[in-house]
Amino acid sequence: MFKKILVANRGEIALRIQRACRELGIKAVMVYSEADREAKYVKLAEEAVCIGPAPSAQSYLNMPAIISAAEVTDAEAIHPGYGFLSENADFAERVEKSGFQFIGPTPESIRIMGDKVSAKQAMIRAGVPCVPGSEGELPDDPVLIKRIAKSIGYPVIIKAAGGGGGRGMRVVHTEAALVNAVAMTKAEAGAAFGNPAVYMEKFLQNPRHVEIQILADKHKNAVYLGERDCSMQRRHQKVLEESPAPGINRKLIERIGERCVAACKKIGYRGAGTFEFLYEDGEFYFIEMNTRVQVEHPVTEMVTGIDIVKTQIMVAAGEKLPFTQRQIEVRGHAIECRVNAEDPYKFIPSPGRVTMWHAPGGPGVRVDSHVYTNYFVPPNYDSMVGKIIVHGDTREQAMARMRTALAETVVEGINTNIPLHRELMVDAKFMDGGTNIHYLEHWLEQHKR
Ligand code: MV4
Repeated sequence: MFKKILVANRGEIALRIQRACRELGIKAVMVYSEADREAKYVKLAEEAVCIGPAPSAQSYLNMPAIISAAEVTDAEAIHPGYGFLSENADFAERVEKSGFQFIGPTPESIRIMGDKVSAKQAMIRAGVPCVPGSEGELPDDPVLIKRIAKSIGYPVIIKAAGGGGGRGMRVVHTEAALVNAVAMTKAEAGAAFGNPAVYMEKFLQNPRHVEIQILADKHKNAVYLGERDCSMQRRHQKVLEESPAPGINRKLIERIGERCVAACKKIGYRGAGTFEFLYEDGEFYFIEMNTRVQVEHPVTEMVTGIDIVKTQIMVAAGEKLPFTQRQIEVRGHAIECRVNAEDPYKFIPSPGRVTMWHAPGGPGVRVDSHVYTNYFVPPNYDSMVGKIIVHGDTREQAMARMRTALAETVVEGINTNIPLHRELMVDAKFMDGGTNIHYLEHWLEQHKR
């Protein structure tokens, strides 16, 4: 096992990784920007290195500074967390070329999944069900483009190969609009991602976003840890997540999970990963794979009892997965509310001094946050300041626990979206379960203030 790991991230996930290291008896080196000097995980660290000024480009995205910090502290491995450099294949490659273990998949796996066309081709070959569409990149010939769209059937969606997470997409409803839409998406993709390649899919009008968590080791073992429903989102930002996904047939989840595991084995995937699917009319359609630990990993940890971050570290060190698929059970129900420093209805960021932070507690309640009373939320980064996660025997119990947890939570000095979560937890449609990806945006439209 590693003796020392460098944590190349900030915020709640930096603290989460530090905690996993402590449990494993590994020393954690924290890196921080000038804006994060006061952060809890820096204060708690046995070792911490300042890697640059507040802007991410000069600190958390600064590859030479991070690798130098690993060198001077004698770390053996680098955990990238989520965001920042976590899905940057060039970074993973530079980490390994410098003699460190990258805690994540190989650069090749990251590269394949980063290109959405090659990711989809890999999944089709591995037997993972995908959204019907162009098999590969769209050709330039307008006649061929129209032929592909006609065979898929309108509406279609044009997506950039270099996009993902909602960037570089355009919905097309008619043949008249098609060729221009493809040209526009290609031009934008070339400018934004340095890759003009686009592909086409059938546009699903009212899907849910359901994703499967997997873990794989370096010895060809892989397992799936059930699913998460992440449909409650606004502008591609998830607001709350839950596991299991309400009302989906367990046998179907098992079949899809097994396909994901087979795909991992086929491509030699290792570490933690998430297969993102759209779920509509009882069917799953793969859209993208994320090659990192995700913000919402705790809901899976709560229902399976498996520590995903610890397992990531163990498999990166070469250990075998300490459980088999048969030993994994999904028990009860978990919900996560993301706490953002922002106006709850206008979504304007609200950084600043937190004059009071009182976290909830009690049975089945977990809070992942780096915030404390008198902490200053810097304006330079993502607005998420923590996550409240609850577990219960049933979805009803989990919702009741979340209502209690949200009622107990006190945050003063900054605005947060907790009032929005309190309303959603008593919303009749949310309580029924199974709302789709458009639900929150429609709800906000109707609850304008
Ligand atoms: C789609 C889709 C409908 N049909 N693909 C947006 C984020 C990116 N991961 C893929 N996205 C979508 N792809 C087809 N063929 C609708 C979306 C989509 C979406 C997906 C998941 C969660 C929220 C979303 C919000 C708007 C659109």
